[in-house]
Amino acid sequence: MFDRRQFLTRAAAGLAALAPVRVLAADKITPDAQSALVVVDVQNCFLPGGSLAVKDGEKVIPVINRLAKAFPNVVMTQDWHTPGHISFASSHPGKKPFDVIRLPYGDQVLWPDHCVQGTDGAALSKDLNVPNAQLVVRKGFHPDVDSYSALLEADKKTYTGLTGYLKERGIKRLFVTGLATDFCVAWTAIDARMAGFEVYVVDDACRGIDAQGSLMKSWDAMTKAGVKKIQSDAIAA
Ligand code: VGL
Ligand code: ZN
Repeated sequence: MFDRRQFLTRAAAGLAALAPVRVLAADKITPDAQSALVVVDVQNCFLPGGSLAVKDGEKVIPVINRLAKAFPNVVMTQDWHTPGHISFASSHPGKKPFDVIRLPYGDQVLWPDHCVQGTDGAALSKDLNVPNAQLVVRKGFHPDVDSYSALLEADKKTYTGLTGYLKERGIKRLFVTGLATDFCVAWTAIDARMAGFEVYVVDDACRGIDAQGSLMKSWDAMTKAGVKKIQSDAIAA
């Protein structure tokens, strides 16, 4: 027999169970044709066993693989240094990794040798599953200039061409992921704001090096530049 009171109670309980899910789904960001996922430097050197391994760096990979499926546009970057690159401690007698030196274009952190052109360490991780990536931008290939940013080298005057590529393709919003939060991700995100893009950094799709408080400092700088910090579950993917 139809029990009106029981029906209403059950219907109300059913709605209450559904409501939070629906509200969250409606709030999610849906990547559109003007949105691009930017996957920064997910290369063997920055992963476990690599010469400049970022702690828990491999954890970004499943998150990136999942997000990439939802994006009509995906670009990746690859740190791509010459042997004996100016950013390597080994190129400066008496210096060691993480020392900071003064170069004509400003302060330079010195790193272990990493991402040397054509080496296995410089290869993108084989666990990345992003066949729809449309462009791989290589950076840091000038022997005397570093480039954390995927848009503008450390001399602040040499462009990589990525800004032009994105603008020609009508892209307005960037979702930045990858390694390392406090260096290549942060500089890319900040330069993208300078270039006029709306920029989100997907926090759980990034990991940092955190040398001498650099992770907190980079978030301060990103926030000041108008970069928005989100988690991957804010994106409908
Ligand atoms: C990076 C240090 C040196 C990065 C690249 O990808 O964040 N960090 N080169
Ligand atoms: Zn580098």
